[in-house]
Amino acid sequence: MRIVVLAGGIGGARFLRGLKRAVPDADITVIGNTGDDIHLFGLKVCPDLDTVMYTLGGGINEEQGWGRAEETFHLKEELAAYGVGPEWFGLGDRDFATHIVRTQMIGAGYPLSAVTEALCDRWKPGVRLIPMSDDRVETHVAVEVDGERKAIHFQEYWVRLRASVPAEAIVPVGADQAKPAPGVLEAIAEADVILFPPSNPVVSIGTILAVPGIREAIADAGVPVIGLSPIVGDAPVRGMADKVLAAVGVESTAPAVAEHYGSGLLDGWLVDTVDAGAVERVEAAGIRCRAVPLMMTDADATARMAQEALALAEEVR
Ligand code: GDP
Ligand code: FO1
Ligand code: CA
Repeated sequence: MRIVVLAGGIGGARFLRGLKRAVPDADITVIGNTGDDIHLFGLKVCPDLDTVMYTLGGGINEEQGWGRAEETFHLKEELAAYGVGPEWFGLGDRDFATHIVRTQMIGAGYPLSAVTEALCDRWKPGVRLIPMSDDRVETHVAVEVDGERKAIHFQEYWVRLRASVPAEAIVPVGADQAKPAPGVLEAIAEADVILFPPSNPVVSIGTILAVPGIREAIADAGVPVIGLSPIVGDAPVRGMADKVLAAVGVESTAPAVAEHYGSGLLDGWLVDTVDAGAVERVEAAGIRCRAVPLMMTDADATARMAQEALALAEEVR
């Protein structure tokens, strides 16, 4: 079975771990969000690609959900001693190596997709991980600080400001000019099923869908497209999805996110059992819906979520 998954960071990566457990023999292609990418200290950092790669490759800091296990921060401290920041972004020593290799290869002319493949040669995530695009896309957030409206990088909005100021707009800068990376459209066209894990609908999956051609390819693939809600009991399980959903005029509820994707894209939607009352509303929007446990508390629970998603795919096929 060929499965395509659109993934952000933690939500996507943890779901993928469950999916691999549920269907060990499946051929899984992951289209990763690169809108979170940021250049720091002259290095290109790709948080969501790395979160998927480290999580599936066994190198992730499990408690945190991002960054490397057994990490140290000597390099960051030495840079800070020179007054060189930003101090608000926690880049560790082990993680730095990834960004150095990536930046060196990009400088040598390799596209991000080839660099990601090379990095995965070490981590062996057991999936084919492709960035959504080789072209630079950067998610910016329009905020008002001290009466002044300005656009800041998504990482500054989330990591520095902890989403403490209202987001007025979310702009995937560069997306309109970006092309899908090699292999993205082919994987979608050849998929037996396409899954939207419980990733952020705006700044993870929304950004991937903003690359011209990807949304259209998914809608035209003619195979079941099944999503899992990242909103449980009217709130994100973690992160700032409520803030960025508000910025695009969508309420933070499981059915509203399904309607936001729409029946033109989604065939099936899983909500958590606490949101069972929302099933009818989703089905009224033309999207088949089931309520099942959606908390990724451990590998078995996550594998069951993946099985439910694949079962719903068979129902709508
Ligand atoms: P990020 O890039 O690290 O923010 O990760 P993603 O975009 O892939 O996923 C973020 C989303 O995952 C958030 O909106 C969370 O609500 C959602 N999430 C995290 N853990 C769980 C879980 O156990 N169950 C569900 N349903 N959603 C989760
Ligand atoms: N998230 C944080 O909340 N604080 C950090 O200092 C931080 C550093 C960081 C470094 C490398 C990396 O790959 C990810 C990192 N993240 C950090 C996570 C990441 O930037 C965000 O959680 C997601 O992109 C949110 O969508
Ligand atoms: Ca992210």
